[in-house]
Amino acid sequence: MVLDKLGDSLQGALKKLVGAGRIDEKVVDEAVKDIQRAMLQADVNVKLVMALSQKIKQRSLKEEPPVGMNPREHILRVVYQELIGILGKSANVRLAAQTIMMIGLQGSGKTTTTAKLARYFQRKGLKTAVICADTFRPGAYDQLKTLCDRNGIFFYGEKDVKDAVAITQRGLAAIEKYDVKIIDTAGRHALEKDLIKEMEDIHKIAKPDHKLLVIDAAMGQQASEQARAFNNSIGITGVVITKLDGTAKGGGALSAVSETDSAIAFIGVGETPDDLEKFEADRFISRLLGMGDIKSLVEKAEESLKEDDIDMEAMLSGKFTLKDMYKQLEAMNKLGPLKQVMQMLPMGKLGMNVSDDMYSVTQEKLGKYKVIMDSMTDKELEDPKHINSSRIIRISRGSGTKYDEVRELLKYHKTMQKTIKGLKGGKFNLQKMMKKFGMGV
Ligand SMILES: Nc1nc2c(ncn2[C@@H]2O[C@H](COP(=O)(O)OP(=O)(O)O)[C@@H](O)[C@H]2O)c(=O)[nH]1
Ligand SMILES: [Mg+2]
Repeated sequence: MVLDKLGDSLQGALKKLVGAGRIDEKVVDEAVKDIQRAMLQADVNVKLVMALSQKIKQRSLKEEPPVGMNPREHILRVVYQELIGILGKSANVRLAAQTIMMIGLQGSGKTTTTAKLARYFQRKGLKTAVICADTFRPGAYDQLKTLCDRNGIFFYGEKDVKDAVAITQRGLAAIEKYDVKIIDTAGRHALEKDLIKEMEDIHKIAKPDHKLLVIDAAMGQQASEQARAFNNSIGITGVVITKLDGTAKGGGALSAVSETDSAIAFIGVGETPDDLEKFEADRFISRLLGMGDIKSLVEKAEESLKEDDIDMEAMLSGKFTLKDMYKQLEAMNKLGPLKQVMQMLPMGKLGMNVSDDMYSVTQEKLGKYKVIMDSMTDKELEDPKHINSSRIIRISRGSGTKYDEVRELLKYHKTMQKTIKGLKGGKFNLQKMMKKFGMGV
């Protein structure tokens, strides 16, 4: 899908920068050319691509890289920020009781998205019902009813009635008790007069909190024209771009929509009811650039670290005691394998090689380490440097473990200490890194 293709090309361009000693015109030029190619292939408007590359070039060369950032990170950061600038706005459809009206041309994916959205809200614990107000397309009733029945969503429709406005009115009364009410409307082949009239009438009686325009990603750059036209008729509060899984032109639709005053709310990435993603520009771009979902990672890390009360800052800034290591190992266990965590971060992609066994600490080992550490004095835990072989013998006896097991623990600690210090000269810190990338948490 577009994400994969565009993402691969962008990441490819940035990968070439690994090992670039310093930022000069040649390095930047080459990266920018690759980025241009990737964007054009994804159908992003030529003018926009040119303006963007100009900006990336300028900023990469002119701005001082933040302290501790290598050329690749520096350019990655600029590209990230500029791309966010393009896709800047995301429409926020809250998780709350509300009425949503779906609009768009025929075949754009309204009915499918109606079911997907209903499921989305239902999963979040909101009682959701839908109304079929499409009396134009034969089979519209059955299509939506089947989707709803299959997913346990309350459906309201009137099979052989032609008056979509009356159906909407009765439907809203019937589903009054539901939290989220979604109205699926009829599309036409173009924005014709009678469609506008019907839309306006439904709009008047439904007074929806949200009017979501559904656009097929294959529209490419024409998406902006549609967004403007629908916005001029009843106004739209957000856009859903569908079929991003099936086209290479998605970059065009995404950027074109953002170019109008509208914001993207969701993206459709497949035909099943679960193939819907809430659109958030920063997450989307991070993913495109292979930076992983840094935001959720940080949230997750903070959650699990808070519980253990780890002073991550102190720990990662160089002072790394055995006690810290123990807490760190426990936290890692909660976060998932460290390797995976590291790979989600930009630095994980910078060729930081940490041996595999460093990542694989089993619960069993953790238990053994704890027993060993219980036989150490506070001083030894704070400063394991001074643990010589006679102390090792004492510790192993006291804990009922083998000499080699104590040594293994100490060795492990040393490796970890080194690795952690190696992460940005001892200054590795998720929050700081987020700030560097211009992402507030
Ligand atoms: N691959 C893919 N197909 C989709 C997506 N959204 C909708 N479709 C398909 O597009 C076609 C038209 O969708 P439909 O919901 O009937 O459009 P409507 O006329 O606007 O209601 C159907 O075959 C859907 O399965 C999507 O995100 N990905
Ligand atoms: Mg439909």
